[in-house]
Amino acid sequence: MTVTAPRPSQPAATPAARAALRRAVDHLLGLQQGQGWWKGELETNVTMDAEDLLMREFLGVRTAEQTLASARWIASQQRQDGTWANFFGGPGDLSTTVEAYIALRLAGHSPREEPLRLAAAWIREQGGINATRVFTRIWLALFGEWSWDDLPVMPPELIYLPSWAPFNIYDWGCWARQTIVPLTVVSALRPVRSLPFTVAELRVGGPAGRRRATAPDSRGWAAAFGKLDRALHTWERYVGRAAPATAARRAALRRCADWILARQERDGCWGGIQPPWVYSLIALHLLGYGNSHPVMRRALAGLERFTIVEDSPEGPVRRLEACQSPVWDTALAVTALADAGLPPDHPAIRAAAGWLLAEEIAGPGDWRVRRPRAAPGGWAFEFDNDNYPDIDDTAEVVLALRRARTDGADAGRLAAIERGMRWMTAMASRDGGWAAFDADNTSTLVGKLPFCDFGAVTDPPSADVTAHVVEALAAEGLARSPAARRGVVWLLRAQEADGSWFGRWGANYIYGTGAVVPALIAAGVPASKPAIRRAVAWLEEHQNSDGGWGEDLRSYDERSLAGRGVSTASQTAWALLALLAVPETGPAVERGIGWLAEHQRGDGGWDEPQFTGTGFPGDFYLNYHLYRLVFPVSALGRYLAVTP
Ligand code: R19
Repeated sequence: MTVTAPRPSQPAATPAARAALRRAVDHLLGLQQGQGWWKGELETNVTMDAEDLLMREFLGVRTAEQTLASARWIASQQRQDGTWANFFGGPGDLSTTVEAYIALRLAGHSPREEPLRLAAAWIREQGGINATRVFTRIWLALFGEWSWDDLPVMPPELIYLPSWAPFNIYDWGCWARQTIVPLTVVSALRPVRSLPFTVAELRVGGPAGRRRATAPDSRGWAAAFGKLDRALHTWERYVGRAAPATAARRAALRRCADWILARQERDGCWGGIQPPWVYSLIALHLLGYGNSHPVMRRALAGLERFTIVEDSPEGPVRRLEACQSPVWDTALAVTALADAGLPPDHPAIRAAAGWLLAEEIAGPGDWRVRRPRAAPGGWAFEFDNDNYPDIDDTAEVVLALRRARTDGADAGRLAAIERGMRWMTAMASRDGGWAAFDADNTSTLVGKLPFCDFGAVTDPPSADVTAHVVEALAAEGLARSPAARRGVVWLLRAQEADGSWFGRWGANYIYGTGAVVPALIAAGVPASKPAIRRAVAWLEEHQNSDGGWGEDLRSYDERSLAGRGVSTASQTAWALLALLAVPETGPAVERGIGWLAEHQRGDGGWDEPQFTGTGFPGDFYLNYHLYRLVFPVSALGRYLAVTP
């Protein structure tokens, strides 16, 4: 059965939707930058700011001005109970609170001030420094507040493991790979700098090391990796004393340095993200690269472009972005404007498409290790990240370019789409799904190392990325290609028992379901198929009584929160994009559109303090400041396109 029944004529929401869309499109057009791109702030948490101050202290480049301005931001984010959270409305996070506390001490705040006393008491209650994540304890070790002996060992000799060996660096997700290589250097050299204060007030007696919720089968593994870690500690002591071992160690450190240096980007960053950037700076510093060395200068200068400074009555307030999203935002904005009915040769779309074409990555990257025969082609998320194009961005850029025209001959656009399609097709994992950055990055061993207690450390295929690729393949007329068919099978198998899909890079089941349903329909799966009906039913059941949709980030830890939370603009739009892909969906669509129209601000935007982006489920979350605008524009545009 093909369902093409028209919607009721002139539904109540239509005039309001038209007005809302016009205002939103104007607002979005007003945010485009001169070169054709869009970029919303990528908001995360205060560990970025705390670690920035600690890194500057370590390198000896911290200024009083920066310190005060960052401390203002960190202090402004502290909550009533003295803690800092990882996302808006979230619970206090121990590691984040410890790092924020130390940064404020560094900025001269006294431990006797009430906010710091509250924080310290809460930290002790939660188990103190002992219970923080490994990354936090590495920062403490750098300043003599934790012993290097009490951290898991990651030897720099790891760099020698061939790509078929367990634990080799290419078995790690690219973000983890770029983070651990410099950290092996740092932890081999075990530097200790002193602070003008101690944080003894954050200590409690008790067992060392964070206790992570352990999977039922991990007891054997925990024991095995505990033994491995003790053996590595013995190795570290030997390397520190025996002459031949010391020479081998020096060679390994050199090899790590070369690996790091080869991956610095034009703008001075590593991978476009904060962790590898900061740890590479520290590692190179320890290997003798002075702050005036061009590599270091570029790295530090680049960080300035990730820094936002705003005025306040108390003085400048400074915060750092963990990452920047111009390619992603620009692709989504082009699709949104096209959904809103702007023609492919509209000046805004032409300019954006021209900029996207110039951002195509023409050379190889780390992905080559697993797909040596694939030809380059594709896009990264950031301005500069040529070593790590990602499949999600490539899919979204292909979808955007398909709906644009460029200046002059259009052959360049079609050729770039073609290269992107080929690269994505080659990057499918063995199981037929797609991950973000790599193919077959599915090791189950690396995540069990005691070092890995924060964030995902591998990059397996996900439903959201697979859906975006399937949708792009379908838009190119390749829905019947073997790659797209395998993708569809992968998606159908990944559906949850309740009819939804898990969202790896967006929160959460609403994001996954909002991505998969339009992709399956685009690929030719009939709307009458049970998988689609169950997804529609799940969305309808999870619509809030105000007509919107929302999902709390705690749904990643607690299944009963799936699809539940305060309505937000982006999540309402994702649910609508799924429902609008399926004809004949009843009153849910009109009510959702009504929510968007009612909650729009006068300037055409929406407020969205809630984080709806995911860095690492359970551990690291993102607030993409353009999500609240581009997705509602797409939803309103698609709604009006199918409504009389
Ligand atoms: C889809 C497009 N995406 C596929 C790309 C999304 C990029 C989000 C920004 C990521 O920024 C990061 C990345 C890594 C970290 C880490 C980190 C955690 C564990 C290890 Br081991 C190493 C690093 C911490 O903060 C990050 C921020 C939307």
